[in-house]
Parts: sequence; C-alpha cells; structure tokens
Amino acid sequence: IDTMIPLQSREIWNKHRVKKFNTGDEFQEKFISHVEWTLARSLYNCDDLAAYQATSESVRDNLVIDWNKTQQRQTARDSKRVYYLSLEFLMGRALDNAIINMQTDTSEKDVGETKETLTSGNTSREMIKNAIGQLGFNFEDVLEQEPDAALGNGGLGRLAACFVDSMATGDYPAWGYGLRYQYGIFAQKIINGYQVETPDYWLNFANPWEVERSEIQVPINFYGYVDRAQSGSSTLAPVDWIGGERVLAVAYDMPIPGFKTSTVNNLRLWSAKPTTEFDFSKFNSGDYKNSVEQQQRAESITAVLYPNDNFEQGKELRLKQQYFWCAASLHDIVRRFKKSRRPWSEFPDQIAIQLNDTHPTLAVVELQRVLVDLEKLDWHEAWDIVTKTFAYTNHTVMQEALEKWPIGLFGRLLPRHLEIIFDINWFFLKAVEEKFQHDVDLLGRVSIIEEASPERQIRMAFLAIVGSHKVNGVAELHSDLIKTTIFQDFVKIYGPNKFTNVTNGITPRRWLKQANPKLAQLISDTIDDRADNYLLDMSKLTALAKFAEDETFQSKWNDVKQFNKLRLADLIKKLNGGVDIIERDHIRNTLFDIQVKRIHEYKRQQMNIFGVIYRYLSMKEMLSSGSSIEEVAEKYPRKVSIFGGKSAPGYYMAKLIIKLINSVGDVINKDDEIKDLLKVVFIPDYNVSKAEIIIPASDLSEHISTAGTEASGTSNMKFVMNGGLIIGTVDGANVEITREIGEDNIFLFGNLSENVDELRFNHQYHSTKLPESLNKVLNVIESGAFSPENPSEFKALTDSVKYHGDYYLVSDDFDSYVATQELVDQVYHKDKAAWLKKSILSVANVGFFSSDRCIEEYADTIWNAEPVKPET
Ligand code: GL2
Repeated sequence: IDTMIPLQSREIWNKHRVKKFNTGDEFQEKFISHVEWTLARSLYNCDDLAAYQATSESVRDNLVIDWNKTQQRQTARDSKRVYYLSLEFLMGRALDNAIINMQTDTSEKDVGETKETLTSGNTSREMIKNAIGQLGFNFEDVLEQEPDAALGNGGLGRLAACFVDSMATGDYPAWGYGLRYQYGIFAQKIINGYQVETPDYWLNFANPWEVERSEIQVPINFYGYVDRAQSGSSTLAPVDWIGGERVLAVAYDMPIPGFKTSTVNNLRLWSAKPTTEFDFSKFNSGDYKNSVEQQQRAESITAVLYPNDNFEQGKELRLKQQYFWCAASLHDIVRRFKKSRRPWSEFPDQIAIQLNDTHPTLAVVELQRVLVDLEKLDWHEAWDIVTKTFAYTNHTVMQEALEKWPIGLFGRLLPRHLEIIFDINWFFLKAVEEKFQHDVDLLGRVSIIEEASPERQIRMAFLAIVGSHKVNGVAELHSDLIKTTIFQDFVKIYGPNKFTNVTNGITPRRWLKQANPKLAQLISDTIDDRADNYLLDMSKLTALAKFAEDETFQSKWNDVKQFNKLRLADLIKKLNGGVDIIERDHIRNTLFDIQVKRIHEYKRQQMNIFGVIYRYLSMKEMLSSGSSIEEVAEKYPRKVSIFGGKSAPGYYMAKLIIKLINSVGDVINKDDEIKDLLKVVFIPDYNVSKAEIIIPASDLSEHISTAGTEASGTSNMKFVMNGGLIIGTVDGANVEITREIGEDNIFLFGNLSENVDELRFNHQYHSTKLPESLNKVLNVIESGAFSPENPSEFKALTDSVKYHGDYYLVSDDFDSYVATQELVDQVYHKDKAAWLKKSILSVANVGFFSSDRCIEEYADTIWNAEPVKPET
C-alpha cells in the first residue's frame, strides 16, 4: 500500500506503535487518561456520563487499531468488496456490543486460567465490568448513559444493523453506507393515552462512536439543466449536467467490530453541509440574507429521518436525501475502484452493491450517469456494468409502501437522471416488445414509467429490478408472493432465476449474549462452550435438546425467565413513575404476553386489544353470574398484556389504536373485582435498548399480521432465541420458524394468505358478518366503556371492521385467535413442564435465524464475495 512516509522514518513509527489494552489494569490506565485528556475532567468531577465517555473512548482506541488494520488488509488483498446501501441503520447502543465483540480468542483451552485478559475467552465483559467497578462505577449504570443511535424506523433498519454485525463477524470486506440524521426516529411520549412525538436529538453529547472525516467531502448537485451543446441531439452521448444547487456530503465513520475476529468494518454515514462557495449574484444584488439562508438550507437534507414504516410519502426533501446519499456513496465507491487502475469492465468483479429496498435505487441511475457522462463509456457497455453490480432486496408487497416519484418533481430536481431513466426504460421495453409481441398490455404493465393521472410516475421497484442482476425477498412466503403478485410479469421476462429468497436473520451477539446474559451463561455452561463459540455456530445449540425434559435444567431455565421478567417489571415501574403495575409476588405464575413492533393496522394490534377486552368481559360475566374469583382464575389465569411501538406521526388509525390500548388499560388495571388477574401495559418509546430488556422477558409474543402482509418480521426470531413462545399467523418468517422449531412449539392460527383475496372480496360485496365474540367487544367499545367522556372516540376503529370492508380481516381471524389464546393459557398454567420443553426446544433449533447465515447466503448466491480473514 502506498504511503507518504519515507522508509527511514518507519522505524520510529514502529517504535511508537499504539497498543491495545489487554488487562483490567491497562483499561483503567486508558480510562483515566481519557477522563483527564479527552474530557478535561478528573477524579473530582467524573460522573456516570463521563465514565461512559471515558469507557467508550478506551474501548474505541482498541477498535481503531483493528479498524485501521482491517482497512489496510482489505486494500492490500484487493478482493471483491460489498457495499450495503441502506437509508436506515437502527444501531441502538454501541458500547456493550463493542465490549462483547472484543472477545478475540476462539480456543477454549485457556479459559479459566488467565481470567482477566481479553484473550481468555469469555471474559471481556467481566473484565471491564470489574475494572469499572474498581474505579467506583456500576457497569450497567454506565452503559445506560449511551443514547440509542435510532437511525431507523423498525425491522428494515434493524436488519441493516444486524447485517453489518454479521458481515464484520464473517470477515467480509463490506461497508455500510447511510445518512447521519441529526434527529433519529422521534421519542414517543404517552400523554393522556395519546402518542406525542418529541425530537430525538441524539448528538447532544459528543458521540465517541463516530469519526468525522472532514477531509472527505463530496460535492452534490441538484436542479439545474442539461447542456447538450457538446453532444448533439443523441441522448445516449455524454452530456453536461449544470447543477443549480450544490451541497457538500461529509463522511462520518462508525467502526463495526466483528465477534471474535479482529475485523472491524466501516459504516459510513453522510452529513450535509453548505459549500464554501457563495452565490455572488445574490450577494451583489443586495440579497445577502437570502444567500446565507440558502446555504443554511443545505444542512436540512440530513436533519431528520422520515418516521414512516412501510409507507412512502413522496416528499421532495426525501428524494433529495436519497440522491444526496446515493451520489456521495457512489462517488466514494468509484474513487476507491479507480485507485486500483483496473479496467471498467472489472468493476462488477470487484464490487457488489446491495440495495436495501428501493430507497437507494437512484444509485443505479447515478452509476450509469458517472460511466456515460463522466467516464465516457458507451451506453450499453456502461449498462452491462451497472446491472452486474447491483442487487435489490424487496421488503414489502404493500402498495402504500412502494415508492413512486412524479416525473415533474423528479425532473426538476434531477433533470439528467430523468433522461437516463427514460433511456433505460426505452431499451428495456424494446427488448420486452421483441420477446412478447402477442402480449399487448405487457409493456404498460412493466414500464418503469406509470401512465397515471394527474401525472406520470416513476416506479422505483421496477427500476430496481431492471437495474439489478438479482432480486430477493426476505422470507420464503414473501419471496414466493412477490413472484406471483407485484413482480409476476418480471418473472416472465427475466425467468425465475433472477428472483430468489434470503430469509432474514438477527445477530445472536446482541439478541442473545447482550440482551440476555443469564440465558447465554446457562447455555454456555450447559453445552460446555464457555468460550461462546455457539454464537458463531448456532447449530451448536441443538445440544440443548437433550435437556428439554430434564427437571433440574427446566428449573434453571425457568429461573432465568423469571429473572428477566423481574427486570422488565422494574423497567415498567420506572416508566410508570415508580408505581408497580405488575404484581411481583405472583410473577412466576403470570404469563407475560408481549406485542412490540411498529403500530400498524396490518400488524393487528387492534385484534390483540380486542382479544384483551373479550377476556375482560368474559371474566366480568363469570363474576356477575355468581362464579368465584378462583373459578375465574381457573379459566382466565394471570396474565399481563404488554404493548409497545410507535405510530407514524400522520397515521390516524395507528394512533387511535395506541389510545385504545391505553384507555383499556386504565379501566382494567383499576378494576379491583378481577383481583389483578389481568393487566394491560403500554411501554412508551419502544426502541432497541428497551427491546433488549423486553424481549428476554416474554413467555408469549404476538406476530399476528394478516396473512401475506408481513414480509418477514424479525422480532419473532428474537423472541424465540430468548425462549419465548409465539402466537402467530401463517405469515412471513413464522412459516420457517415453525419448520425449524417444530409445529408443536408454536401457536399458529388464522386464515392463510391464499384465502385473503377471497375474504376481502366477500367483505366488499356482502356486508361484514361479525362473530358473536367480536360483536360484543365492538359494542362495548362503542358504548363508551373505555371513553366515557367521548363514546364515539374509537368509532373509526370499530367502523373499519364493521362497515369499511375489514381490510385486515380481524373478523375472520378473531375466533381462532381467542381460542388459541385459551389454549396458550392451558399449557402455560396447567403443564409448566410441557411449556418449558417447548421453550428449550425452540432455542435449540433457532440457529437458522442467525444473520450470519443470511450473510453467507448473500455472499454465495448474490455477491460472489469471499471473506478476507485476518492473518493469525
Ligand atoms: C419490512 C417488513 O415489514 C418486515 O416484515 C421485515 O422483517 C423487514 C426487514 O426485511 O422489512 N419492510 C418494510 O418496509 N419495513 C419493514 O420492517 N419497514
């Protein structure tokens, strides 16, 4: 690798080479020097926040050494690189994860002998915990200081975070590219039962996990016009795009450490800032204020994450974000490639770019522009390179989430890109026409340009398909569905092999080891893997199966669950102003039933709360017809229904669901007659760090989307990995979870996706017939039982089922949902051993859902990329 340092100076560099801390003592030395030098504080004013910062700086120092080496190694080996483009990276906290991933040794022989070093197996976390304790701080309190990096909405963003973890762990030369929003997903407050959004200014304190690369600044243009003075009339010839507005993209890098490897990859996030150029025309015309304001507007591009999940709004600023990010990332990728001095034809051999949903599809167009307009390649040669480079992951079939841009708006912002899209479409349609002359409607159906009124629109998903060599869905059912529904015509055009499946996964480092240290400990003790190698090879978990019916083991397993339930009860108490909602004395016999995810009608939190109401009404009915509370408890044993999740700020129905949950909780939780047998809790501001407390505490979790709507779901995998059982529909990855863990270990119910169209059709053409049970529930809601001051408060929710076609099929699934819930109660309360066996077997067979497996599949079947292993 090139260096500017003369040979004779290298010795001095080597002599003063920076070193990692490797013992608790060395860590403490680092910590204190950071308190003094980095924070300019001391022993006399070091609080938890300062301790967090000093710890992070110290851990970061270790990472940076490996980070630099990794980048040098990857450059020197010059193998194929992977770039994961995602508008969302829902990273959560970094410190604990970095500490866990620092565990470097994969040999088990020295475990237990040299306990307090980083190379002694399972002790990196213990070592630092002790060292911090000796310095006078509580490890957990220190970790709590870190704000979540909440640069995502939900599953899609968290998937990207799990993937970068697995790419580093698998030693893949892979970078993530995203945006450094100043405001992540809003913080949710619940006021009088309503969601209120407050800004998440997560960069309030210095962020030790990013490095500003102020030397890496990419100028990005918007607006302007296309000048073809040089090129004549052919649109295919290179032209000049004269931009009208220019901003700078500045790189911020986050280290992504792999687990038990010294590979540390890079996540590069772009931040917008004004150029130093100044609009002198405005200045000279006396409009100084305006020209400053225009400069300031630059920063607004990366100010805020759009808070919609599975929904696209079509705002100009969003398109600006997308282009800004795609252009900056591609510029960076192309610059790195050009340093290798290889011919352009080798670009796809050296680079794979994965499009996380259609959000980065402009990168396809931008690469074509760079190759044709700037590098002067022939159009078709360029297009061949482009399509071999990109691959596209689809994450939803829902119409409202599919991106479309009106060509007017698009053409104003990106005039040259619009021309290129027209040309791409022209060649694409020409080829289709040649092949399918008999199918007259086909061209209109697959055109990248939709002939819509009032205006034509660009279908980004179609552009992504045409610009990629592979398209994948995220669970088997979903990948089948896209082939038979939204992308059906493209299967005909390209053949079935362009379409594939990579079922989602999650990183076991965060979602088992970090979130559930007690369970991780029990597992590693039980399968005799104290160096935690199972976290790299989850098939090792199958060794748990032989203990599934072992009474002593079951009891230890249960103890871990109870510990985690208490931990969650503590969190709930804290969030409820110090007042307990959950009865601690009975926690072992209380079923924790949890649904945490974005609030969405298709995810059917409304069905869950209707079920809770039905249970409550049934309990009250028993009491009023003379049953004793013991008899009620026999039929409806102790249960807490726990909800959490954010609604998009503009999503009226989802916000109403939140309000209903809270209103129902207010009534039920105060009703002394039912003697705490049922409680309802809404946990405000669900996020990654709360998920780490909530998920390990579940006995049962709910994944109950209308069949065919949830592409995969990933929290279902997290709950199973933590020994929780699932109640779910035959949707998304629930299908493969069932296959892996066995159908005896999951509670499935409801209609199948193949029946959904017909059921919806019936609702449209005949009025919806409600089952007796649901009818009762809706009537009680309409009576104002949960909103006495405003009985019609929830009318939109009840009407949507009753009169508006029940699009999400709550009425069709309600009875089987309720019946399945009663079955759950029976197993949980009547046969604890059977329950524990299911729980143990689930964990034993959850290995398939490690995101390490996903990354291997992407690497083998889509990227054709190999790991670059550190030399040992
Ligand atoms: C989603 C899907 O809704 C979800 O089922 C899937 O698990 C994730 C990750 O593949 O992607 N699609 C989508 O647009 N969002 C998702 O979470 N926001």
